[in-house]
Amino acid sequence: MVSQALPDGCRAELESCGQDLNGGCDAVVTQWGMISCGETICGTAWATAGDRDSDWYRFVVERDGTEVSATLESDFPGIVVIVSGVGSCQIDIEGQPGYSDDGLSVSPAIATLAAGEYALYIAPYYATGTLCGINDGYELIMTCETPPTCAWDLTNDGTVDAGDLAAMLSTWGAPYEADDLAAMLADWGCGA
Ligand SMILES: [Ca+2]
Ligand SMILES: [Ca+2]
Repeated sequence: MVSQALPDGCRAELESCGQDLNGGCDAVVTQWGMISCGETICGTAWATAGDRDSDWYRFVVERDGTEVSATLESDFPGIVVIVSGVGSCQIDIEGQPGYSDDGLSVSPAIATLAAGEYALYIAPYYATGTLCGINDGYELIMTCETPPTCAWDLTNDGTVDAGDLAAMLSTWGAPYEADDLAAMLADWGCGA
């Protein structure tokens, strides 16, 4: 039972079981939780009589090609989904959803994302059978892997390709010279 004690290093959800304070795009007035790479949230959720709590945690991806993994460990059968379109609530599911049960993760949600704003959506899988104070606890762990930085990615799109060569040639002579061209060619394809 992860609900019985907050483990070290997790941040509380700040929505008591039964409240509706982070329903994101499910809510009449959108309210959000927040999460960032490397963070663990300890929270609760409920599901009774065909209705269920949903918790939405916004986050920002800084660089194209970032792989985000969201692991849910919940006392109840749970689902975690990475979604885009949160600014306008035109929601799209990114990558694969993750699942959990019996206090453990079954599989994480994983997606490779472009720079932008996203959210993790977590909820009980079934709309019944998750009770406050009984089996309401969860931990949500988010990790991110950013792609390697490419020294000659002059256009900041994550790769060294023809666009960077064009950028170099457009300012040939000042500052770029033959040594720089050789270095770029040695770095060619980085991040692709
Ligand atoms: Ca909740
Ligand atoms: Ca909620």
